[in-house]
Amino acid sequence: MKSVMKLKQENLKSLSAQMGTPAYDRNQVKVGIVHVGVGGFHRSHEAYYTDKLLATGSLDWGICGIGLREADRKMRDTLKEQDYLYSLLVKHPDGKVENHVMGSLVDFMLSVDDPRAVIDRMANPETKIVSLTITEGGYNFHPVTGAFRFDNPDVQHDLANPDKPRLIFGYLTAALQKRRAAGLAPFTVQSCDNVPHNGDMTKRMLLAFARRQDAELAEWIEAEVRFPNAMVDRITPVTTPADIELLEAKFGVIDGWPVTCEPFCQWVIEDQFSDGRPAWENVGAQFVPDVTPYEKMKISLLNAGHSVLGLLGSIQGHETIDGAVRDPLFAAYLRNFMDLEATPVLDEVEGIDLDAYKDSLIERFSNPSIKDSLARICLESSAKLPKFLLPTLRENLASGGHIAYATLVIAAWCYYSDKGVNRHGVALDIVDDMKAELHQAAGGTSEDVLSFLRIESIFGELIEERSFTSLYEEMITDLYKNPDISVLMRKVQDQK
Ligand code: CS2
Repeated sequence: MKSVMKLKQENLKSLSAQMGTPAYDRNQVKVGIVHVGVGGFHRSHEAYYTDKLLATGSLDWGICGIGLREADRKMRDTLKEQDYLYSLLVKHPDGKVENHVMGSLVDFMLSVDDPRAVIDRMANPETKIVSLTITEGGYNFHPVTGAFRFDNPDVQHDLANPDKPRLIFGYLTAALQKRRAAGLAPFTVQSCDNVPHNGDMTKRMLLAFARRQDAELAEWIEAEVRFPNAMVDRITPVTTPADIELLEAKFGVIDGWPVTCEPFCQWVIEDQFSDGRPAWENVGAQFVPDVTPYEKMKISLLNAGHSVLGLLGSIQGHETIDGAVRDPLFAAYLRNFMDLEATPVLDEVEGIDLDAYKDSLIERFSNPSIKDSLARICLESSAKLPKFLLPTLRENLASGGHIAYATLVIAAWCYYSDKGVNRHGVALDIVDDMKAELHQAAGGTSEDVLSFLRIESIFGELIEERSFTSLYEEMITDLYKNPDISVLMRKVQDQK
């Protein structure tokens, strides 16, 4: 019988025959990066690149994870138990699974336990970068006006309590204030979220907050702190109990919270840092002067493509991305959406053949080993759609371009928010900060067909666009009569 061992530093030597383990002395690793938001994606992406970098001998770039929410306690406790080591299961389309134990995370703090310690960690001169995966919703900006939301009660709390903030902006402000007071260079603030111009956005939001706190400090931040924009990419489904079992059965390792991901991985970063940076280019990342075309391409094709499959697929009764793209109607719909609606809004990307990129996306989505659930894709749609899909729709409306594919997705989102079931009446697992508001607005559809579009903080002035609303009205009327969304998808395709 295969021996089974707990993932721990002291067991690494015995485990190394079955899987990749850190090929460097973790005791020598210094914390150069403080990362806020240690979820699956951080662990399959930045921490993965950084693990490879540490293996090249650059030992100054270990990561200290930070959790800003009580909900992060479980991840912290699980990882602490295993010396912050975790397994990265890379799942190939042919069924092959590789396992690599990642060693780049070397510490983890919960701000709810000790906010001061977190501020000190960021302010420590060893910290060169504070990086973020705080999700699309974490940037606290109004999706239509783009303004920082001072009406958020947590922001009000943080302005009144600068020593024990709740949100990231309070932490960054307090830590940068300490660095400045100590005459130190600031750290870089590096967003790793799928937000267009994620660095610029982070800068704008932080400055809005810091100005209220300390106008002089805000000026210093504006002049001295760098916020590189970046395009980040690796499909990372939610870890399931089956992954934990697979690890034990196949690799003989007990890991409380492994991560699974696809083989593909991409990170394109603007080369501007306040206080030095890791040589991530030595391990596959790409540094460029301007990341705009890459991020727009990725968000408008991959993330929007996911939302298209997620919302339409949920109503149809699909459960995963690979299941949805195996349905020829969905595969064709996705490709047409990409070709007719997303591609026309994209700029040329140097060195990238867009057709090949789209082919590769469909191939990645089809990976049968990656059971990426539509529930994960549709999670927090109210924060995602305004960044992934609505900009494309707006641009096409302005240029007189094609809009039917995206419009049906919004009609589907209304139905999904209103009924909460698929076309067979089976309940859907909906998680969204705005769930109640979405449900209420969508619930008004039978009296006022445009009711859903009146959520101004999501749709802004889209309701004024006649060519859009008349199409939406037609679709929503049909959908409410017959929730078999495939009929409407075919209709859109036939009219292309
Ligand atoms: C997904 C992303 O959250 C979503 O809706 O589109 O998490 C996507 O899987 C990643 O951005 C891939 O890089």
